[in-house]
Amino acid sequence: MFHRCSRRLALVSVLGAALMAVAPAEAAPAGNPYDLVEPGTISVGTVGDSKPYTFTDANGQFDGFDIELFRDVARRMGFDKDHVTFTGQDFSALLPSVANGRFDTAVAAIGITEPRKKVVDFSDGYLAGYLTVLSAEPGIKGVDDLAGKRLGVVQGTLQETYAREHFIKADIVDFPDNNAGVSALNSGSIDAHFLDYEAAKQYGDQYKGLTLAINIPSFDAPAGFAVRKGNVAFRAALNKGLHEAMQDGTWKALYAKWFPGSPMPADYLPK
Ligand code: SNW
Repeated sequence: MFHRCSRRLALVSVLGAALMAVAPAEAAPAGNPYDLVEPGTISVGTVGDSKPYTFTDANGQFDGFDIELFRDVARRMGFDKDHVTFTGQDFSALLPSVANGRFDTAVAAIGITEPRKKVVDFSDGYLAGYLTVLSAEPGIKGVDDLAGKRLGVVQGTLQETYAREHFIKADIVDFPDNNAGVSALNSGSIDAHFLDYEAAKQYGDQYKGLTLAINIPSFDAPAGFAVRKGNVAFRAALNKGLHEAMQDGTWKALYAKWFPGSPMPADYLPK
């Protein structure tokens, strides 16, 4: 009798521990109020080579400022780590994939612009910075020096749009992703590659021959989480979580972790 009883007690406490271990910070909402592709899980499209914003680590796990911030926001909405799935894609495919329902959201330092808002809706902005020309040629110091030079851009980025509009004397070369562009830069088939500032800084640290030659402010296009047009409840919940993360210092801690040495921008700090 005693033996049976204690076995039952043991079973109950094991079950209890298991339940506690999987319980999210906040209960996930019942039903599918956020109109998720797969109810109960947020599917996120991202890119694998924009370190420190978003990248895959040695184990193939996605990591970076944007990834950690999104995980934190999702947790506040009731979706723990196991209920947020990240999938890497070419940057140019991200917004169409959100629009056509392949992903619930895209998270990859995606600047909010009017043309993009025709395709998807965005959360509020969570990061603003510079677009940077990473150069393999010491002679490239300003925009005029790009005349006749081969400049790499990732297809579909703000860098591509900006370069075609303003670097009109440069020879623009499209790449599917940053790794392809930087490989071309290192092998000498292009002279410079145009990407986000913090990613340029990473590649500059990794490859000593590369320098950050030109910085273009992109503060009018802060990065946001892209969501399917009209997915109002999802967008509102993301914004609520985002504001909480800014107010309680989480955003600040992530910024300090991933962008050491960069000045702390007042816009996103606790008020
Ligand atoms: O517009 C900037 C923003 O101010 C911040 O610096 C983060 O990057 C941006 O959103 C621009 N990012 C590029 C874009 O949106 C490239 C993103 C990528 O390569 N993953 O097209």
